[in-house]
Amino acid sequence: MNAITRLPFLADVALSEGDDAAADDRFAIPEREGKRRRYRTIWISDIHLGTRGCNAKMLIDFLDSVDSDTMYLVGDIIDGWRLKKRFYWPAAHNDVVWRVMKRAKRGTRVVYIPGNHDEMFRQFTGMSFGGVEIRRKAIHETADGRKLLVLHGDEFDTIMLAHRWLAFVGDAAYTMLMRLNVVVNAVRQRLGLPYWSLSKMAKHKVKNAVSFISRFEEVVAHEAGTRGVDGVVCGHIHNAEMREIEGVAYYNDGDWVEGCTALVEHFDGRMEVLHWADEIALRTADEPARIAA
Ligand SMILES: [Mn+2]
Repeated sequence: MNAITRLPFLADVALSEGDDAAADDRFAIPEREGKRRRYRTIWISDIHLGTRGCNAKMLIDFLDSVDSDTMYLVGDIIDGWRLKKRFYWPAAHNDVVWRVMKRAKRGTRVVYIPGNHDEMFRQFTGMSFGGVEIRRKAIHETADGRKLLVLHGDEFDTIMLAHRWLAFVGDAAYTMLMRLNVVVNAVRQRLGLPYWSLSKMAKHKVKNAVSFISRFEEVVAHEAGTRGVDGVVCGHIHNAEMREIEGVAYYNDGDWVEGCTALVEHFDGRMEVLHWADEIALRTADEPARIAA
């Protein structure tokens, strides 16, 4: 049977219409009551539900602690690739899906932009399931009037492949430059000339080109810049970041496999990356009673 049609929550969606209590019963980890920190917008991605790497418990804690007007799921939410090979779906992974569905029902605008690992959901682009809108990409307008392009980021894989090749060539060129440097300076020394670093200037640039992450960020920001937006929000490379590149704001919401990070927009348009492991550590330091409970 198809791995996606086997996902238990899909069968439950039809049954759950207007039935909140039933949804509550489905939680293996009960939803935490109490006041939630509110943001204007939350972006999360690269959760990889259906894999052992997914940190679902940490994400559940996050979802039970925060709320927002809008929530973007920026791709690789469910790992269909891995599910096809080996079906793995613990209760906590269902809990994540149900929490998102419940949020949509409560009035949060939920926009789901499938990534490459959950590309099977891209065929539903333009449709809406239980209040969750499925989009290929989105334009988000911040409270301070900036337009941000929201996409997963695998759109740049082909360009990055070329860059990886370039980086490889660059690395070889750099190694050659270093060797040449030795020869050039041996000659210069014999001629009584002072040491002169041939590679010094190239060094920083080539090293930068070798770094996959920084190249990805530059490619994405550049592409967003050509589309006339003020910034871009993506995921895909599992590296949370916010920085300005060529006058374009680059945001990456990270992942819930290792980093456990989310990108949030405050009500004044200010952006922030939340590191949830740190937030939990702070909270448990404040309230030792909670750990005991
Ligand atoms: Mn991806």
